[in-house]
Amino acid sequence: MENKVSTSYDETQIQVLEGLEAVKKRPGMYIGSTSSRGLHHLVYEIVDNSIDEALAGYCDTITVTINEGNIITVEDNGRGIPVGMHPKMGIPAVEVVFTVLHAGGKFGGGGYKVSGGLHGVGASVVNALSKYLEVEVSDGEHVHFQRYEGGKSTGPLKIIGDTKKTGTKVTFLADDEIFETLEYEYDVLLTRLREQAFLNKGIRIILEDKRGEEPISKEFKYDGGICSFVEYLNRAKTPLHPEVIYFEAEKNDVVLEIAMQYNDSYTESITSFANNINTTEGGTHETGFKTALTRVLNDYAKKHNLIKEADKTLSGEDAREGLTAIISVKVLEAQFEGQTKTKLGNSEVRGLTESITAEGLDTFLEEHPQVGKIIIEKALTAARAREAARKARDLTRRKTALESSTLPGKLADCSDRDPAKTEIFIVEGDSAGGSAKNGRDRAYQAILPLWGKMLNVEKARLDRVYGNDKLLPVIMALGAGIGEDFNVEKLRYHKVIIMADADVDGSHIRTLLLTFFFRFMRPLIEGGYVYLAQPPLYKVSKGKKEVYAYDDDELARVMAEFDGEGKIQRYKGLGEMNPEQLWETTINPETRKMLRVRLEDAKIADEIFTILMGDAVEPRREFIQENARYVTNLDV
Ligand code: TTJ
Repeated sequence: MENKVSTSYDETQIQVLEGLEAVKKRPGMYIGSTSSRGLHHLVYEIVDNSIDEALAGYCDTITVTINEGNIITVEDNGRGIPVGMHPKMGIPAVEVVFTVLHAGGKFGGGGYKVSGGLHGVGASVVNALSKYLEVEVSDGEHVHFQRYEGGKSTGPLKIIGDTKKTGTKVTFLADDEIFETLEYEYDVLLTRLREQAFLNKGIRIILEDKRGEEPISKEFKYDGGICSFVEYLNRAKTPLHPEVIYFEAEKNDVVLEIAMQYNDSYTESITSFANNINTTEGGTHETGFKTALTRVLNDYAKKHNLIKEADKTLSGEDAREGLTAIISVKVLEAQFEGQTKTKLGNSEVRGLTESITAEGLDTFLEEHPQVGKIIIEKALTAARAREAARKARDLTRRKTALESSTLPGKLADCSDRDPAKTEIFIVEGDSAGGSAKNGRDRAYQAILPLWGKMLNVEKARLDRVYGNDKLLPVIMALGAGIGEDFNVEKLRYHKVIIMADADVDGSHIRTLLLTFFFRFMRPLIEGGYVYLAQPPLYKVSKGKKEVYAYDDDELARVMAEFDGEGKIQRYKGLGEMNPEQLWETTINPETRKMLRVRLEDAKIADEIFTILMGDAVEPRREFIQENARYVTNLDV
């Protein structure tokens, strides 16, 4: 009998080409964007396939290499993508994986696909968006090879050698006509791969960067899984109890894991994942966890007479102050909702997370009464501090109501009152502040100079931030309040621009302000109102011609343009520029460069801040060592 090929080869090819054309035409629909972020998604998409193979139990090592020229290689030691004919398509299964949209995953094997990049679109999308892609499958006997260009195979799958090993190796070069940049950021890939290693315990993930003069390589393998993740997040903090609290459960095809540990800071850090995807918008797993946590702590405190004041209860915020937690859930069919599709919608997950958390935490507390006591005391202190902060806030409210719209004395305000049209520059240092004042357009640009050492936000509670003479002007100038009272609708400027030098002090101020905004005015960051000014690093002049360069690459380009005869002036600080120069290079919307701060940037600033300002010495030493190259770059 003839085999049951339901589709002819020609039809398949047409289907393939139409599918891939759609991807090229609207790349954003498939990978979110064609910016740096979309570029990095290509790597995640490929790596996720290897992680699935590891979760199925057939692979323990994944190597990701950034080669010279930003060519990526991902290699695993799994079973290898099947090379046999696909019964319906009439082409090898591996070719289907790379050329047919939405193919991939199930090839006869049981088990289900739990990982998957943010968009979970598969390898064919990566292929469609690559200049070329090559796959090598080792099946224990032969090495099979196929190459694609612009998504199309350049020839049939063929055997290029013998092997005793098994595994899959994929090499690709992203298409520079589709992506705004091809430059992979080592730290971005590092963070993501480390996270995947935490979430999938026992898998060895290696990242190599071969672009520089000396190759760098880093290896992750965490047998402790998300417990190790919590320890890692708390590494620069002082834990309130030695062991990480952990519970897991599996029910109706839902696998749930929770790890948590309190530290002596005031920050809440709950990070949740669904099918290995970071659910930054939260969802049912997070709400289930939070509900159970608040209830269990209140019940436990009552039962053991740990709350002295009658009818006092702990709020959710009290219960979460200083808590670092990871929630990881794996479900068969995750529903992702929300603006960025990072909010878990599956309603069955809420109840499950709530009951598992309640049961697990209650058991833990009953078995560890000393830890129970410490946690309740922490939450009670938080409750009292919140009370004090509320009182302080009421006082300031009354005061501002009396003095009606007091603005800080140092603020050089603009004349336009329409927030949508106005900007405020928060400027480091008095001399730069003077230049900025004279170099701005006072119709719509306000300047607020900051000077001196700022408050250490890490150690400050909300009630102290109120009394701080460096941050108070910022709060007053923005006019939108702070903490729970923050109201973005009252914001007086829709662009809040941090302007600081490109040196160590400047980066300190930036980190500090971003951390402050992240902790106390988060909607400001989430709404995309915060920017970083980008002053130039160099001025190059030749005769009457003057050109500014914003980084070393640009300097090299300008020098080449000037046939190597330009005179280079390196700006050490904003204060060295006169008002006209500052206007032209940094303030004028027509000519300036500015970076919009994303939530991730602020989160990283917050982490750096914790490491630099926290009590723990070892992580600080490590951080400074690891970042020595940046620091020296900035410090010359
Ligand atoms: C599927 O079930 C049968 C045996 O092989 C399974 C499989 O496809 N495993 C697999 C796929 N391991 N690794 C991959 C893979 C690796 C990379 C780097 C890229 C892609 C698209 C798949």
